[in-house]
Amino acid sequence: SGHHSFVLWFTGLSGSGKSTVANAVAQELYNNKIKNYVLDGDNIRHGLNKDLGFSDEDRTENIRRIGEVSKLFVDAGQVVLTAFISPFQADRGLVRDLLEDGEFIEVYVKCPVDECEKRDPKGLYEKARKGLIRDFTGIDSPYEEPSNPELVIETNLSSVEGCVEQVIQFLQSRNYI
Ligand code: GGZ
Repeated sequence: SGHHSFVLWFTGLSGSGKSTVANAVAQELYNNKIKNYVLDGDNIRHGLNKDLGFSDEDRTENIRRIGEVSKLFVDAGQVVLTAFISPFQADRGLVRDLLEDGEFIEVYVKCPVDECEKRDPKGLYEKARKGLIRDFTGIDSPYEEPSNPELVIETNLSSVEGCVEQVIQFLQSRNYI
């Protein structure tokens, strides 16, 4: 019952649910004996990328490095899930091009910005509205929607479990797992 290694690349606004869904998918994969690893702000922005901020240039470099790390995981035969805003289409495209055909699975975690702002789990939208944080995605920094993602999950319409089910179904239907 071998499986290919691949990258599940979750992209979307702050508060859209990327990390929540990625971690829930990771748990489900693990339950099915598929070892995997989640890259997110906690283990990347506080470590490898702690020299980077949120200017356009720094976000581009953030995503470039995460893409290279993801490629190393895939080369090592691992399944990797990433949860970064990754707001720029070109940057996501470069990561896709780094990997072999089929290894990059772009999952658009879609949620209206006003809903993300309502959730505001870390109070960052409020700070951005007050001008205490600048270059905040969805407020004064852009988010470019994926034009051709492998998968779109809508976290304002589906439960976490429903979103996980959608991702797992996709992976099974395409024989990734
Ligand atoms: C967006 C910011 C910002 C600004 C701090 N803009 O909800 P969070 O807190 O946990 O997730 C956000 C995280 C975004 O980092 P990424 O590495 O995913 O961004 S990117 O892919 O664009 O490089 C948020 C927090 O960092 N955060 N300042 N100005 N999000």
